[in-house]
Amino acid sequence: MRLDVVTIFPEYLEPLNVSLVGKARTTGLLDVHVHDLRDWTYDRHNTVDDTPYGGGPGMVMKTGPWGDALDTVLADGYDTGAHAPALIVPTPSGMPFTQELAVELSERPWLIFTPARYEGIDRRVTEEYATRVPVYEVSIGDYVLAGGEAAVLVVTEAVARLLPGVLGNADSHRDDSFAPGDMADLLEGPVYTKPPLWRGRDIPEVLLSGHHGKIARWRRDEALKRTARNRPDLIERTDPKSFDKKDRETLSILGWAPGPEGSEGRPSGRFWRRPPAVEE
Ligand code: 6GU
Repeated sequence: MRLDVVTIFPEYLEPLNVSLVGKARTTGLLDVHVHDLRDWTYDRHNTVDDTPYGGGPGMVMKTGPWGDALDTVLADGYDTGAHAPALIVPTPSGMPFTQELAVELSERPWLIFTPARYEGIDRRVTEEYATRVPVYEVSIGDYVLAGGEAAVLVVTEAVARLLPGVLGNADSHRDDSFAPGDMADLLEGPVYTKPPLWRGRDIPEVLLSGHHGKIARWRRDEALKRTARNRPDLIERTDPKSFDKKDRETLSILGWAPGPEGSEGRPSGRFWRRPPAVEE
């Protein structure tokens, strides 16, 4: 997979040389190109921003440097044999970046990131490139960052670990929280390793039992508990059919009850009612 990043802070992308992504680069699974947007400015001050039309606070990134940069990056990529580029535009007003989107992006051969500073990029740039390539405007969460560079690191790490050959074990993704499949929409529960006793704290006995069925059931209950506590929204939107009898028993112990009559089988909506808050 080829990745291009165009930014006014190339040094912000240094972490792409480290750990899993850095390794994927050295083994040739990822071909990363970081570009300085100011290479496509032609004035004395290397200006990349200007005041917004219509007034208001902050500055807007200008069309000129972005257009020239993206034309150059696209031409260079095609010249070196890359194909089917997609533009990833990090912005707090984008679509939520999810594991599902990470999987979709990991199946593309070439991603071009355009992290912006200031109040974002002149809209005409995204409109122009959307006529040529798929454009994904993505947000990494409901908070506001000073720029899109950190989001590029987040998206790149989530995507890179899904590339064939990047993680050791082909099974590694199966139990990921948010991975499609059996544990869909449940968070992962706690994990333990040696020593068996640490500062007076032991580990759950069932994990030493060697009883695979009991261990799987315990892990599922822990996942249900953690999800109910930290992400009740995930329980609420889960189809009741994906909970087995023991799941429902566990949820009921946690104070959850099935939703209103007739909600069975609905593709979306609230299936489970969360317990009322309890004074501690
Ligand atoms: Cl992608 N960019 C910025 N600036 N803020 C964000 C974001 C992106 N995602 C969440 N907040």
